[in-house]
Formats: sequence, C-alpha cells, structure tokens
Amino acid sequence: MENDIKKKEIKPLDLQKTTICEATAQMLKKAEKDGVETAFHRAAAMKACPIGADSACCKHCSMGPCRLSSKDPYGKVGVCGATIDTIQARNFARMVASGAAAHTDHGMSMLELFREVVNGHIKDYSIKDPTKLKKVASILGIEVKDREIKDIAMDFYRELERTYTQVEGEIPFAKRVPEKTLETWRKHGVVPRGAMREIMELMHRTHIGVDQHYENITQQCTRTALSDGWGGSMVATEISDILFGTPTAIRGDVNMGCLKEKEVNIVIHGHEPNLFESVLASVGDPDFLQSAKDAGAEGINLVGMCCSGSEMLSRHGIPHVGNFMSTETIMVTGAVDAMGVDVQCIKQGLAQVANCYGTRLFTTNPRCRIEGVEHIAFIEHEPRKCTDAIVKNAIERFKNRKLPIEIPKIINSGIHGFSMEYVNYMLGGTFRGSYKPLNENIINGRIRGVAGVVGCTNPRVKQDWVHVELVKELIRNDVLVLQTGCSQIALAKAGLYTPEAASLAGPGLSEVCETVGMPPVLGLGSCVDNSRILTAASEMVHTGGLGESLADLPIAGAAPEWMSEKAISIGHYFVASGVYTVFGVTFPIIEGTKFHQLLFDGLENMGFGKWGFTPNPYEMARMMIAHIDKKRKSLGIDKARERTLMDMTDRQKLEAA
Ligand code: BF8
Repeated sequence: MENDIKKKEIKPLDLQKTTICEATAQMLKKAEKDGVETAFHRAAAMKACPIGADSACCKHCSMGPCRLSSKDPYGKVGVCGATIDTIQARNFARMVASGAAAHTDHGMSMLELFREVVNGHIKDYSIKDPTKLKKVASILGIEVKDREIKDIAMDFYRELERTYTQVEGEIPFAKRVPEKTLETWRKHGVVPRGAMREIMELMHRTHIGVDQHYENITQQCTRTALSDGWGGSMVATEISDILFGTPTAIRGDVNMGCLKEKEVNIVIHGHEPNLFESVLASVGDPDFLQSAKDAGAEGINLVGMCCSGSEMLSRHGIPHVGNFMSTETIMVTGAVDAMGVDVQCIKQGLAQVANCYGTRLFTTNPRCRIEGVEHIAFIEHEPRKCTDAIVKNAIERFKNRKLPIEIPKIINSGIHGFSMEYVNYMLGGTFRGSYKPLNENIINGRIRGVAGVVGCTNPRVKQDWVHVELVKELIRNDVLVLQTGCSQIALAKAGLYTPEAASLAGPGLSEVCETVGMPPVLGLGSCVDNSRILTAASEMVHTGGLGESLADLPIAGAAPEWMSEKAISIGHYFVASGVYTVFGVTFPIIEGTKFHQLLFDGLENMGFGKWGFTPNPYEMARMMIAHIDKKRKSLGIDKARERTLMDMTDRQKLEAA
C-alpha cells in the first residue's frame, strides 16, 4: 500500500449484519482485502464496557473510580457516598454539557464571523439573506423599519451575543418559545441565562461534593440543554442562513457514486459551513480548474460528508457522499484526492485510512488536530489561504494517483433543503405562506402527527437500518417525518427523498404529499438545524388548533442510531421543550432507578416531554405513534382521524366496486 503502511490481517465482518449501505459494504470488503481497518472492525473486536454502558461508574475524583452494580444499583454507593442516582445524573449531565458546548461553541464561531462580516473586517463572505435577518431581528424586538442593514445587523449581533455571555435574565430566543411552554420553564427555573454560564454551572455542580440530588442536577442539565437548542444551535442555524442563504427545495445527489474517477475529488467533512463555502469559492477559481486540467483531470469535484455536507446539500445541492459511519470507507475508493475536516465527529482513525490510500487529509480548525495529520489553519479573515492549499494538494495527489480506483456506482437523487421558511412557503404559497395547511391536515387526520428522526450512525448497530425501518413505519402510519444530520443521509440513500416515495406513505399522508408535490420525509440540514424543528413546532402552536404548548402537539422525536454527546444534548432539549424522544442503540441509565424514572416519566408530569428507549425500530415507531395518538386524544382530534380513515376506506371500497 502507499506510504509503506503495513498490511494488517483483518477479521472479515459479517456485512449483512454491519450495514444496509451497499456502497459502504462494498468498500468494507475492499478495505479487508487491502488490509485496512475501520471503526466497524474495531467495534466488532472491542466489546463496549458494560459498566460504562450502564453509567454505573464514577470517575470524577481519585478516591475512585468507583464501580457500582447495574444488577443491584442500590446495593452500594461510591467512596464519597454518592448513590447510583447521583452518579448517573452526573454522568448524563456531563454528556449534555459537552454536547451543548460543541453546538454553542460552533454557534459562537458563526456569530463572530457574522460580526466581522458586518463591520467590514471580513470580505470573503457577505449577508446573503437580508430578508431573514430583518425577520428574525424583528422577532427579537429590534427595530428594522427604514434602517440600514448594517445597523440592524450590528444590533442583531449584540442581542444574540447574550445567548452566550449573559449571566442573568433569559436568552434572546426565549421570545420564540410558545407562552405556555415558557411558563413551564419559568416555573421549574430552567430558562437559560447564557450558555457559558449554564455549562459552567453544570460542570461545577457535577464536581465531587457539590450537587448530590439527582433532581437538582437534572434541573441544571435541562437548563443547559435548552441553552443549546434555543441558544447555540438556533444561533448557528439563523446566522448561517443569513450569511450563506436560507435553504429552499433543491435537487441533490447522495452516495459514494458522486465521486468521479476522472476528476479531482475533494471531500469536506465536519460541521462549520464557512470552511465549506470557502472551498466552494476555491474550486470555482478558473486558475485551479486550469491546473486540474493540466494535471489530466476533467474537472474538480467537491462533495460533502456528515453535517457540513448536509448543510451544503441543503443550501447549494452539493453532492453528499455519506454519513458518519462512511467517512473512513469513502477513502477506500482510492478516489478521494483530499479531505478537509474542521470540528466534531472527525474520527482519529481517518488518519490511518488516509495514509493507506494516499489521500491528503488536512485538519483546519485550531480546536481539532490529529496526531500525524497536516494542519492548515483556516483563518476567516483570509479563508482562501487554507482552502486554496487544500485544492492545490488535491490536484497534486490526482497527478500522482498510484492505486487502482473503485467507486461504488450508486447515486440517490432526491429533494433536500426544507428550511422552516420553505415549509411555510411550500404549504401556503408566497402570499399566504403559513403553517395553517399543516395544522389543518393534522386536525382532519390526514397527517397523524409529525416526527423528528435525527442523529448519528453507530457501528454497534447495522448502519442506516434502524433509521430506514423506523421512518418507513412512521410514514406508513401517516406520520410526516422531519430529518437532519446523518439520519437524513441514511434515508436519502434509501431513496425516500423523492416525491414518488409518497407511495410508501399511508393514504392520508400520501394524499397531502401528492397535492403539494413533496416527499413524505423532509430534510432540514445538519444537526444544529434541529433548531428548525423547534421553530417549526413553535409555528404549529402559534398557528393554532393544536394546543397551547409544545407538549400539547402530536409530535415525537427519535435518534435511533445515536452515538455522540451532542445527540444526548439534543435529545434532552427536545424533552425539555415538551417532546417525547426515543433513543436507540443503548441508553446510559439503569432501568428501575429513580433517575431513570425521572427522565422516562417524571419530567412529563412536570409539563416537559419525556425520554424513551428501544433498539427496535418497529417498537420505536409503535411507541412514537402511541404517543402521537395520546396527544390527538387530549386535543379532541382523535375522532376526526377515525372519520377520515373511514371516509378513505369507504372511498376505496367505492373505487373497487
Ligand atoms: O452533528 S448526526 S454522527 S455528523 S453528531 Fe456527528 Fe451524529 Fe452525524 Fe453531525 Ni450530529
């Protein structure tokens, strides 16, 4: 292999049990032949730690680490006396703190970029959507009438900065939260002040000898998660839309077949759209196109992976070559000339695979470096310095390609780019854009409810399978599905992002999809764009007819193949916002403990949503649908659905007669 990497003996995987992504399976086979190990192989060889998986271990001080028993959780306590509930709540809270930190730090970077663009210090980016700027600024109470964009933008920046730095008061986007939901938050003291303060306090409380009441820890954990969903993540989405454009429905291709053998292939993987936007500018440079041609290439092919890939797919229709569990296997094609990464979900294992196939791998963000990988600093004030270097290296590697190339010939075309604004327009048209048609179709029962199916892929379960089976089951039962992140890509690969996929939906949902011309599954973008689900749900409440708080809505959420701490933070802010949220794979809490009872039941009694767990997609769908039906019943619209279905059956009988 290239670069003298010693060929390893790889124990072959049972591919039937590993993935339903045919391209990934094909590349795993090739990797095994080439002697290249991936995360799938490591997961198969390494059993997950059973004590950690149950969160029965505390390692927050050196009197331990203390190990309790998940079989007998109340049989003993830690050296300091910490009970199983304290230990689990601490561990869970720290996952939320870390996940929230990742999203809010990303959001803060976007906000800083925005400030520098507005004050003219950065010229490579500009405000692409001033209409959205004005709209969101007005929601925050900023005067927009007869004012210069620059002045509105500066006020907007100052207001949103409070999302992070404020020490007292409520974060700005609390203004978007339906009144009754906000009341519940205020009653329980969980309205976030500023993300930095919430994360700091949560880390403090989970230190040895501080907060030792699982309910009290959960309160701060909830406040911190909300500072992610309604804070850091929401700021990241809104600022990215304003700077780079709000997505509207766009055709896009997904899967490894988007790589092109005769072109220079550049993959961007990570989470921050500014890197990707700048690479897009670099590859559009005629000088680079010429050098690529001089090197014998037919062109330069820019594609994305993971969340920044999903953002670029949504905004510009840039091809997306795979989700989290395909980031190593994409390089096994031998066709990736360069891969640029920024932050989050970047496996250290990429370095080894890149080495094996001679892919030029670059880290770009000061927060994320990998031993043995070249770092080209991405500096927003001169972004092209970094991204031009990536393109140059890619062309260089194309010229010197040595290994045979094998690209799986699979491309899945579909429609992406369903921002909250676009859904508004799609349903109601330019002049009467509104969520009313959605609400009406829920009330009359054609649409049973709405589900958010999001999150990662994880080598502990068959890649994409749980996502795909769950979503198919939901739409078959007339549940409209909204998606983000790696889950969106799983369903796009399964072909559900086409309007024709409406034929897989139940009679009510397919009728709505056919009328509007939309797929039964709507992709909203990256993981921070889960905030679009929050704003869409709030819009449903504001539109009327479906209750007064988010907890009243017939909606549910799921992350069926989750793996990251960010997913836990997202799950918890959905729960805190009033949504029943079901996770798959495994859940880091012991069933039967008081903390488990609080998350899976108690929170709902307090007016929030609640957690659920099952690794089985059909059971997951059943749980979500049962919850949606429960909410329909409380709203008094369950009868409407019965009537609708009777009408539908009658019609079918008539048609058959
Ligand atoms: O933030 S879905 S594997 S890529 S964590 Fe990561 Fe999970 Fe993918 Fe994006 Ni989200």
